[in-house]
Amino acid sequence: MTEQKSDSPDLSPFAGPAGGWGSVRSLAEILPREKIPAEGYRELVRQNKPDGFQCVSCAWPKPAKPHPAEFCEEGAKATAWELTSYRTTPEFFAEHTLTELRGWTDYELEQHGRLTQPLRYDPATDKYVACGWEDAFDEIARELQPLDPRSVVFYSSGRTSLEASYMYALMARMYGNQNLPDSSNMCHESTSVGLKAAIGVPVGTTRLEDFEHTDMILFFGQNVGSNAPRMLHDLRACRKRGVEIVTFNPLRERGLERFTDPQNPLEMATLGETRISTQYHQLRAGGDLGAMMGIAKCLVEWDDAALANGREGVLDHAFIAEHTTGFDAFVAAVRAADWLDITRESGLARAEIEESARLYAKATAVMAIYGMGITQHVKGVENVRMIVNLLLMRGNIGKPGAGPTPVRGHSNVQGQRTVGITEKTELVPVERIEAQYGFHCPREKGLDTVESCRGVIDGSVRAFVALGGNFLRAVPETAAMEEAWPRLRLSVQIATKLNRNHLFAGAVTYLLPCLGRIERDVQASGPQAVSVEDSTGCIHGSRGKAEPASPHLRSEPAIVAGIAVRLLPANPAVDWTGWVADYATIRDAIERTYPEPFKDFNRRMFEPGGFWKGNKAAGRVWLTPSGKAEFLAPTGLCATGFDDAEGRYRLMTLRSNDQFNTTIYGYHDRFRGVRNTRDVLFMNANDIAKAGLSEGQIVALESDAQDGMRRAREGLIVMPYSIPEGCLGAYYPECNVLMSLDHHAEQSHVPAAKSVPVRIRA
Ligand SMILES: Nc1nc2c(c(=O)[nH]1)N[C@H]1C(S)=C(S)[C@@H](COP(=O)(O)OP(=O)(O)OC[C@H]3O[C@@H](n4cnc5c(=O)[nH]c(N)nc54)[C@H](O)[C@@H]3O)O[C@H]1N2
Ligand SMILES: Nc1nc2c(c(=O)[nH]1)N[C@H]1C(S)=C(S)[C@@H](COP(=O)(O)OP(=O)(O)OC[C@H]3O[C@@H](n4cnc5c(=O)[nH]c(N)nc54)[C@H](O)[C@@H]3O)O[C@H]1N2
Ligand SMILES: [Mo]
Repeated sequence: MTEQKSDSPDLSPFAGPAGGWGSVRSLAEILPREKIPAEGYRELVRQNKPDGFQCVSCAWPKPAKPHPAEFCEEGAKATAWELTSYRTTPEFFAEHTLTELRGWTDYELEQHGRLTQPLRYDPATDKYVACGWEDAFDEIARELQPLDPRSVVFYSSGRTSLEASYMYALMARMYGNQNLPDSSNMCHESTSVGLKAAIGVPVGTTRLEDFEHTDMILFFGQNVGSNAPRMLHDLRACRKRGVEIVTFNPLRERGLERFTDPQNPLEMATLGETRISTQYHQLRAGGDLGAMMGIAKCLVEWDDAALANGREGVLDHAFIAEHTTGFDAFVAAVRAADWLDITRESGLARAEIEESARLYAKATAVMAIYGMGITQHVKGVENVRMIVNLLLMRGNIGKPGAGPTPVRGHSNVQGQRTVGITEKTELVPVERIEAQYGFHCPREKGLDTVESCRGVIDGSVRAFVALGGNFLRAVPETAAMEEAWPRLRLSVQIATKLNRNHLFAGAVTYLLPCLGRIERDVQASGPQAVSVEDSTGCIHGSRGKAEPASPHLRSEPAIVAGIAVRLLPANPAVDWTGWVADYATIRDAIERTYPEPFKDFNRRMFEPGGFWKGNKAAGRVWLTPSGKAEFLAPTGLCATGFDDAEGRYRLMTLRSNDQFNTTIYGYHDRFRGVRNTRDVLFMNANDIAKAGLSEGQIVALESDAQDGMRRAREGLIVMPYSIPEGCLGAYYPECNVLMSLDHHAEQSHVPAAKSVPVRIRA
C-alpha cells in the first residue's frame, strides 16, 4: 500500500535546483493524496499571514509583508498532513492490536489519518478502546496523585502553543517537579547553554531585517532547502545584493547550492536560478571546531602582521576591549593551534580555510547561521561557543546585519522555553511564580530527555505524559526504550495522529486526540487564537479556522486543564477552567509572570511580523556573570567525542525533504536523488572501494560505541555520494536504534546524532 512497497528504489543524482518546478510537482502529488477538501486549499492562503494561522512546520520567522502565498513546499505538506480527510477511528482500533500495528511503518501509521476520539488501552485484547474525556482525566489524576512527583515526566514537543505550554509547565511545578524535557533537549539545547554562557541570552540575536544589512553569511550544518525553505527567499535576496555566503557542510546540499523561487514567475518561466553558496566547504562531520580554529588563526596572524606594519588591525580591538572577556586565553589557544591538526580535524585544506577567512576579514557585518550539524555533537556546546568566538573577534554581535542565527526546529520550540517548559531552575522566574500563585515552586533540577530515558530504562520513571511528539522514536537507544516502556505505570499521549510511541503501553495508557493549530478552537467565550514564538524571538498570533477533524477533539489547553483540575488541590489564584474559556486570560497570566517580553501581549499578538520580545545581547548588554561577552577556547578540535579507528565511521543521521522529524510524508528525497526508499547509506566512493563494497549493495550498520552493546540497523543500500571519506549519512529516525544514550553533548545533553560511531557489515 505504501509507495515503498509498490515502487522500487531509484537512486540517481538530482540535477535541478531547490524550490522550482520540482517543489510544485511534489505538492501536486501530496495535496490530492491527502484528499484535502476544497476548504483546505483556502487554508493554505492564510498560512503565515498576520490574520491567519502560523505554519505548523518550521520556526523560521514570518515577514510583516508576506508573499501572496507565504508558504513553502514543506509548510504546505505539513498543512495537508493536518487537514487530511483520512481518519483513525475507534473502529480502526477494534480491528488492529498494538502488536500488529508495531509491524507498520511510521509512514503507514500517520498516513492513516487524524485521531478522532479519546482512547484507553485494554491489555486483555491488546487494543485501544474509545473512552470518555472525564473518565480519562479522572483516572490519569488518580494514577498520578500517589506517585512520587520525581518519578513522573511531562514531555512536550515544540509545536504546542505558548498558552498550552505555560499551563503545562505550571501544572508540573504545582504537582511538584520540573521534569519538563522537550524536543529542544534533542535539538538546540546546545545553543541555549552555549549562547547563554557566552552572551547572556539563550537565543540568537538577529531578526529578518538583518538580512538586509549583512554583507556575509557563515552557514554551518543546516539544510535550508528541506528544513527552513522560506529562508531561501532571504538568502536569495542577499545573493542579489552580492552578499557572500560561505557554507560548511559535509554533504553537498542542493538547497545550499542553488534555488529557483517558486513564487517568482520570471525565474520559473526562464528556469533561472540563484546560486546560494559562494564558497562550499565539505568538512568532516564534527570538523567545525577545526575549521573555525583555522579561520581564527588566519585572523590573528593577519592582525599581527597589520599591526606590526602600522596598519589597522584585522580584529576589532576596541569592541574586544569594551565588550568581552577571556580574549587573551582564547588567542593563546589560537596561536598554539597547529595547522596540521586543523587540516586533519576539519578535513579542509589550509588554502580553503584561508579563502573563507579572507572574506570574513573583509566583511563588515556577518551573520552565522547554523543548525543540527553544530548542536548535535559531543562538543556541540563548544561548537556554539566557537561560533561566538569568531563573531566576537570582529565585533559581529549587536549591530545590524550581524550575529549568531540558530535556526530553531519546531514552530514554537523556542517559545516553550520562554514560558517555563524547562528542567532548569535558573531559566524560571521562581519567585514571581510563587508570588503569583502562592505555592512552593520546586528548585530541584528536573529530568531532561536523556535523563528521562535513563529513568524509563532503570524503572525510576513511573509515569510519562507527552504533550505531542513521538518521544520513543526520536530518542537514542530506541530498542531498549521500547523494551522498557511497558514497565511504566502510566503512559499518557496527547496527539493528533497515531505514531510508534502510542503502540507501547504502560499498565494504564491513554491516547488523547487534540485539535491542531489550523483548526477552529471554540470555547465558552467564543473562537480562540493561540500564539507562538519564531526563531528570532518574534511572537505571532495564530487563528485556526478549518473544521476540526472530529467533534470529539479537545484543544491542548483544555486537555491540560482537564488533568490539572483533578490532579491539583484547588487554588483560587489558578482558574484552569476560566483560562480555557478565554485564552486571553492565559496570556494575561503569562504577561504577569514574564512582564518584559510579553508586555501588552493580547494587544500586540497580531502585529504584522509578530512583536519582538527583545534581546539584551542584541543591544550589547551582556547578562553573563562577568557582564561581558565571553570568549572560550575549545578543549580540542574534534567535536565527535571519539577517536578515529580503522573501520570506524562517523554516521550523520539526517532528515529527507519528505519528512517532518518522525512524521514521514513519503519516500522521496528529491534533492539527494533518492526515490521510493529511506533505506539509504550515503557513502564516499573511495570508502566504498576501500571497504570492498559496491554501489547498490545491501549492508548493515553496527554501533561502535565504547559500551560494546550490540545495536544494528539492517538493509541499507549503499549510494555513492559527495561526502568526505570516513563519514556516512543515513536517515533519522530509522537509525536511532544505533545510538547509545551516553553519546550526547557535554553540558547540554543533546544526543550526538551527527556523529554516531558505527561499522559497516556487508
Ligand atoms: N521539512 C522539515 N522541516 C523541518 C524539520 C523536518 O524534519 N522537516 N525538522 C525541524 C526541526 S525539529 C529541526 S531541529 C530543524 C532541523 O534542520 P537542520 O538543522 O537542517 O537538521 P538536519 O536535517 O538534521 O541537517 C543538518 C545538516 O547538517 C549537516 N551536518 C551534519 N553533520 C555536520 C557537521 O558536523 N558539521 C556541519 N557543518 N554540518 C553537518 C548535514 O549534512 C545537514 O545538511 O528543521 C525543522 N524543520
Ligand atoms: N537520530 C536523530 N534523532 C533525532 C534528531 C536527529 O537529527 N537525528 N533530531 C532531534 C530533533 S531536532 C527533534 S526536535 C526531535 C523531534 O522529536 P518530537 O518533537 O518528539 O517528534 P515529532 O516527530 O516532531 O512528533 C510528531 C508527532 O507529534 C504529534 N503532533 C503533531 N502535531 C501535533 C499537535 O498540534 N499537537 C499535539 N499534541 N501533537 C501533535 C503527532 O502525533 C506526530 O506523530 O527528534 C530528535 N531526534
Ligand atoms: Mo528540532
